[in-house]
Amino acid sequence: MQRAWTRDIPDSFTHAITGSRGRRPDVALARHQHSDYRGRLADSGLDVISLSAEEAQPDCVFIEDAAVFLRDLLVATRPGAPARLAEVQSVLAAIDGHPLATIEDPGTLDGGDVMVMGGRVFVGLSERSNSDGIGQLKLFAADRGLETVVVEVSGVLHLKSGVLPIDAETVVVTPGTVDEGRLAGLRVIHEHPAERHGFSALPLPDRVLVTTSAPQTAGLVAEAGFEVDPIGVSEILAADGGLTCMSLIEPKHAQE
Ligand code: CIR
Repeated sequence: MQRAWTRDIPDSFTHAITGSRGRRPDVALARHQHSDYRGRLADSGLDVISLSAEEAQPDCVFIEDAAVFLRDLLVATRPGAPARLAEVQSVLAAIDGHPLATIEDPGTLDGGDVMVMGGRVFVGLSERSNSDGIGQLKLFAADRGLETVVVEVSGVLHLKSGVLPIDAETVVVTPGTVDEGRLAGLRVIHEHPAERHGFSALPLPDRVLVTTSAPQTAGLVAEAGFEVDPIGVSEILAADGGLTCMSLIEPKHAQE
């Protein structure tokens, strides 16, 4: 069964790093939304494994930033926010059955900047992921037969804040966050202009989870032929998160 790891929300989540939204998340409501999210993953056929929260790590729910899968290879990242560096070890300790590679100092890399699409890995050069970290990832990717495409990110935290994978060849892009020329070969749907930064998505085995905060963009995704499943995650968005960052999903054929 395909596994998906999630991590619980600590009381300290109210002190999560928030760059852009300017309000503190409500922890009780965030926990309710997170439980709903885990339920949707399980409904979709994933084996959901919940890791415990760590009070000293306010952002630990954003588990995708701590590790990345490149096919069967598990890559331990080195988060660009110093306050988040300690999250990596406990996530690694919970995942068995994969060879491991590690991003080393002075490299930084957040999983939110890594998007594997078919035979390519798109990597965001962002305020969190630097050229050194991307260079290290590129070597690991090449070893797994994946081509790396570096995408400069502006005005948003991570690549997957502005470019949301829908399937292995389709993305929703917030215009102005990346040079879309870097996405050549992908099918691009633009976020509806009235919903700028409200959309997030996560492709699941039988559907695409989408945020309720961007219904018009979700409509465009549905029109493109996808089964969409809306979920409310206001408190996650308040902490600059989205739908990809609350889980680390094992690639379907990683262990075959
Ligand atoms: C942070 O600033 O690191 C967290 N508050 C949000 C991280 C969201 N991660 C993601 O989208 N991959």
